[in-house]
Amino acid sequence: MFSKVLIANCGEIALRFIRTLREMGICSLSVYSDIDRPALHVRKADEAAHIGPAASSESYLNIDRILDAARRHGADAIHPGYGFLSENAGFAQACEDGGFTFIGPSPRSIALMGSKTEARRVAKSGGAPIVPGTDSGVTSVTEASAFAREAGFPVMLKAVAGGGGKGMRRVDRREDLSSAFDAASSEAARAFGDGRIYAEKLIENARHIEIQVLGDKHGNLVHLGERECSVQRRHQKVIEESPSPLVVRMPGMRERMGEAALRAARAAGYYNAGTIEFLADNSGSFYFLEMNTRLQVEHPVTELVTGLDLVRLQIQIAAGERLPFTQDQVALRGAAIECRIYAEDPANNFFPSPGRIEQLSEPGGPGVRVDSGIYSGWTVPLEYDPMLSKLIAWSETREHAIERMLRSLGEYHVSGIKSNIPLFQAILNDPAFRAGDLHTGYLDQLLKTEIDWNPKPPPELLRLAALVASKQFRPDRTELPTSLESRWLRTGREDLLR
Ligand code: MV4
Repeated sequence: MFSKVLIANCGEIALRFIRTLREMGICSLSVYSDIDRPALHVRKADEAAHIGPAASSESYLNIDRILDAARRHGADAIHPGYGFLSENAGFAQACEDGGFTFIGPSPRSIALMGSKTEARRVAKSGGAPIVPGTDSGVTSVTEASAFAREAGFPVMLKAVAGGGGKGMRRVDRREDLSSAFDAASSEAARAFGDGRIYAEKLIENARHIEIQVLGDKHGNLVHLGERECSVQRRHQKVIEESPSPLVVRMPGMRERMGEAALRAARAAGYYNAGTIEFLADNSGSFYFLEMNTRLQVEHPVTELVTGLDLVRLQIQIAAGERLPFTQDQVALRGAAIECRIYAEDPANNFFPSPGRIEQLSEPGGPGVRVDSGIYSGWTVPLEYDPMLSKLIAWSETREHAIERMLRSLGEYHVSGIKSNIPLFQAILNDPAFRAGDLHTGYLDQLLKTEIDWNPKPPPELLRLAALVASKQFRPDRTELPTSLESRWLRTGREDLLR
């Protein structure tokens, strides 16, 4: 087993690794940029190494500086986290070349799945259903046009080097094809340095459901059920849950999706943790979309329904150990939901809200997990992704997990910056969400409705406030309002307790 692991990341995910490494008796090494010296992942790690200026290209994305830190501190393995260098095949290769174990899949698997057309080819060769589309990049609008003639409109143009919606265009009519092709291609060239485009039939109002897979270096592969990730905005996931409400009501769907995911992973010679994304429709049909060759932000919902520690398993697999269980030993229990808490203002078009955290009180209690990267007094930097924490709730039923999440959101107090907590309260109270009636357009639709971001206090509290203000307030005589659930009462109590 390793004795020291460098974590090439910051924020909550770095803390996630520090915790498991400590349980395993492995020394944790954090890295930090000029602005991250006071960050929580630096404070909590066993060791920390400075790697450069704030700009991520000079620090968290700089392969040489990270390997240099690993060498200086005597690390023997490197975990990339998510984002940054996590899906960079060159980084995985450079780690191995430098004598460090990369805690993740092989450079070859990363490169294979990085090309979206190669990924489709691999998934298809393994026998997973893929969206009808062109086999490789189409070099001209003529080829895209030929595909559209066969498949019919609408079609989706996508970047071969893409992912995450960049360089993607929906085309509804033949006369729009040429300009959409040019726009997608130049966007892809700008974003990925590769303007190649391919075409797919467009799947309308689909759900985004993904399967977590895990494989060892001895050829054993298992899947750990699905996550429903349809609640998203601008290709950023907002809420994830496991199991998917659709999969729960479709007999055999989990087994079919799990088998398809394993076939794709097997064809890629995959090991370590990975995720196969699918588009699914309400009839239970699903299609391979792409594979993410990293541990994902939303892995905790899978951990809570399986009882597994995915980071521990990643480390054991990287060290050459065998998977300690088989597929039939994987049992899913209850329901888990995750909210991504961001420093942003939902009332002001989700404008980022970096700044100093003045007061912080994080939720807890039964069935609640907070994977947080913040503390009071710390300043949320504007240089990196402003995700503050992930709030995850588990219970035996989805209904109770939702109630627990609402209870925890009510306990979550962060001042000095704006947060998207009110957005989660709106979603979790929405009848369509509660019915599990989800698709990738769900959140845009909800945001078109009038959402009250600053609800007014109920009338009886306004009367009470007026009494207090008029100095006629006599606690022994004044009748207190019955709605003790009110935020205003709670806030008042907390002010008194401070
Ligand atoms: C699609 C699609 C509909 N039809 N492909 C968006 C990002 C990339 N991962 C793939 N994406 C989509 N591909 C076909 N043929 C709809 C989407 C899509 C989407 C997918 C997953 C999660 C959210 C999404 C939001 C809008 C569009």
